[in-house]
Amino acid sequence: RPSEPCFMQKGEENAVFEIPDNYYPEKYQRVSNAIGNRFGSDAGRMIPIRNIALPNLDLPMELPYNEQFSLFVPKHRKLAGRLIDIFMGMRDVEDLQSVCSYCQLRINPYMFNYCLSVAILHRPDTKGLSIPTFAESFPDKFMDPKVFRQAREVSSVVPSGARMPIVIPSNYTASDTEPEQRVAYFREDIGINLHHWHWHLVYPFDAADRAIVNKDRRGELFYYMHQQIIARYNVERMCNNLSRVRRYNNFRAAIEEGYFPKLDSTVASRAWPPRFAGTTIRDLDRPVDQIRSDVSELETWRDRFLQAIENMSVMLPNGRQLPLDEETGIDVLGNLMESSIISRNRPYYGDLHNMGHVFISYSHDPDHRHLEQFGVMGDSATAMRDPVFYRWHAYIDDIFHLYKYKLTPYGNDRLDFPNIRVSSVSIEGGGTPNTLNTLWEQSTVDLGRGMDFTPRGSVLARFTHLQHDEYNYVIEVNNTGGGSVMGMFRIFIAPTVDESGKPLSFDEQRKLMIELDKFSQGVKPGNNTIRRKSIDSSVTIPYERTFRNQADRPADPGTAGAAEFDFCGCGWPHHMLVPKGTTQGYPMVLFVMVSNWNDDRVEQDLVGSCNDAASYCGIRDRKYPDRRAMGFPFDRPAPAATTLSDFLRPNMAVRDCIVRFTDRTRQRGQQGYIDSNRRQRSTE
Ligand code: CUO
Repeated sequence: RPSEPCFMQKGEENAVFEIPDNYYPEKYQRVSNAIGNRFGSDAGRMIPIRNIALPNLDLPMELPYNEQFSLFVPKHRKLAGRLIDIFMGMRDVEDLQSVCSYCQLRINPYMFNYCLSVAILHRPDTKGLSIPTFAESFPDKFMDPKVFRQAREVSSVVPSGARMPIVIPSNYTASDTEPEQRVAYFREDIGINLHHWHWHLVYPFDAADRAIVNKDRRGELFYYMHQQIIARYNVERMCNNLSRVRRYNNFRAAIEEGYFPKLDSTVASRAWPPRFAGTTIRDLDRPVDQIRSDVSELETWRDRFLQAIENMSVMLPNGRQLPLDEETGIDVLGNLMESSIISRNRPYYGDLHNMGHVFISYSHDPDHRHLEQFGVMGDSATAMRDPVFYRWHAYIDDIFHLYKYKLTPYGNDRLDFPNIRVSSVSIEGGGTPNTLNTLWEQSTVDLGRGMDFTPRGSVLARFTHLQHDEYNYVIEVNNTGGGSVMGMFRIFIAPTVDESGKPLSFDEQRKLMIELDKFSQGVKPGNNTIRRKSIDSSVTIPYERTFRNQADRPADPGTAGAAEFDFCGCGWPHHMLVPKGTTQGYPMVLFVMVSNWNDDRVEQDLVGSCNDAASYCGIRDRKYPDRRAMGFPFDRPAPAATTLSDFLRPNMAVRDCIVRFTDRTRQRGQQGYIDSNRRQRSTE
C-alpha cells in the first residue's frame, strides 16, 4: 500500500504521505499520480516526504518480497541486521520516513516491520512513538484465514459504522482425538504469541550495534522468561490431564507430535507448512537460505554445553577458560545458548537454540526440493503454537537447570529476613476464600489495518480466550524490629500433586513455580496487613496493551498510555495470569516470601519508563529491577528440603488454594455470561 504511513501522529490515521515519484517501484511510476489521488481523496492531511539520496539497500532487498522472514535463519538475520543499521543511521526522523517510504514496496514486509520496530525502539528521537500492534499489521500470523475472507466481504458490503464483529473460531486446528489439543487455547492464544514476538523484538540477538543486544542480564532473562513459559505450560497441561512436556533431547528420534497450523501467509500467498506426526529432523542443505548444517552439528554444540557445565567454565576463543560463577554464569550461558552476538564464543558453542528452531521448522523439506518455506517454529510470532516448541524449550531449560544444580543451595543468610515474620497469605475474591475462578471470555481485535482491501475502516474480529476473576492477595506481616523496613514481596503458585495424584517433591515443585507478582512495600513495626490486587501483577500487561484495540485506546492522544510503544507491549497477557484449573477445582499452593529490599534493590530512576511487566521483560533502558537471581528463591535446588514446608522460613508463608474453571463465556466488558453450548464455534 503506497500510502501506509510509517509515522503518523495519534489521531492521524487518515494522513497520507506524498511520496516522490522516483520512490515508487518502476512498475508503479507511470501510475503514481493515480495512486496518490485515490488515497489522497479520503486523506486527513498530506505529509510530504523528503526526496533524499538513498542508502544502498541491495543487501536487505535480497530477501524476496513475497517470502517468509525468520530471525532464526542466519541469512535473514544478516539482511535484517543491515536494514536495522540503515534505519538506525538515518540523520533524523524525516530521513527515516523517506527511506521507509522507499522500502515500503520493495523490502519484504515482515522484515521491514521487524527492523523498523527495532529502530523505533532504539533511536533516541523515536522512543515513545506508537506503531500498530503486530496483530493488527499481520493478523494472518495469529488467526484462521477464513476470518479474512469474511472480513473482505464485510468490508466491501457493509458500511464502516454498521459492521458486526466477525467471530474467530477457537479450537480449530485439531479435533479432540489429538490429546495435545486440550492445551491449544494456551498455545494459540493471540496474547501469548504477541508477548513472545515482542520479547524477541525487545531482546534481538543480532545487530551491528552491540548496545541494542547487550542489555542488562539479557542472557539470564532469555533463560528465565522461557523457563516460566515451560512452567506455565506444564501446569496448564496438568490441569488438562496431560503429563508434563517431554524434553526433545534425542535429535535422532521422531517427533511424535504433529502440527497443522491452518494459517495462511497473505504476503507469501501460501499456507504455512505442517509437520506430520513422526517427523525426524534431517541434515539441512538449502542453498536458497544459505543453510547447510548437519544434525551432528547440533549434537556437537550440545556436548560442548554439557562439558562447560560439567567443568563450570566456558572455553574462550583464545583458549582460556571463563569460570561460570554464581553471579553471572547463567547470563553467560543464556547468551551462548540463544545464541546472541554477545555470545562469548560463537564459533565453538555455535547456535544451539536458534538452529534447533531452524532444523525443526525445515523438517518437512530439509533440502528445499519441494520449494517449501519454514514451518511455524521458524517465526517468533508463531512458534508457540506448535507443541514441539515446548519440547525444544523444555530441553533448553533442562540444560540451564543442570548448571543451577551445580550451585551451592541458598543458606539462611540468603533466605532469612530477620525480624520479619509472614503469619499468613490468602486470596480474597468475589466468592469462596482461597479460590481462583477462571472462565472463557470473548474480546475484539481490529483487523482493519492488516487487511489490504477497500474501503478502509475498522473490521472487528471477536475471539475467545481464557480469563480469570480478579482477586487480592492478603498478606499478614509482623515486624518485630525497631523500625520500618522495605520488603520485596515475591509471590508464586504451583501445583501440589503430580500427574498420578502423588504429592510433588520440593525439587519437582520448584520447577513448576509460576511467578504471579513481585513488588516492594514498606513494613512498619508490629502487624501489617498488605492487600495487593491481581491486576497490578509485575508479570502481566493489561488486555488493552496486548491488543491496543481502537476502542480501548486512551481518549487523549497526548497521554503517556497512548504514546508508549512496543517495549510496553512486552508482558505476559493478563488474561493468562492464572492457569485454567479444572471444573472440580485444581489444587495449588500459593507462596509468598518477603526478602530484604535493601539487599535486592537496584538504584535507578524509573520515572517515565514502562516498568509494570518487569518480571519477564525487564525495564526499558534500565537494569533488571531485582538483584537476586531470576526465579529466586526457586531457581536453585535445596537438597535439605524434601517438601515445600521443609523449605519455609519465618519470612515465607503458603496457602492451599484451588483454581476452579467454569465452562462459560463472558463478553468482555459485560458482567453476564452466554451459555458455552450456544457459543458460536465457527465463522461459517
Ligand atoms: Cu523464544 Cu526459542 O526463544 O523461541
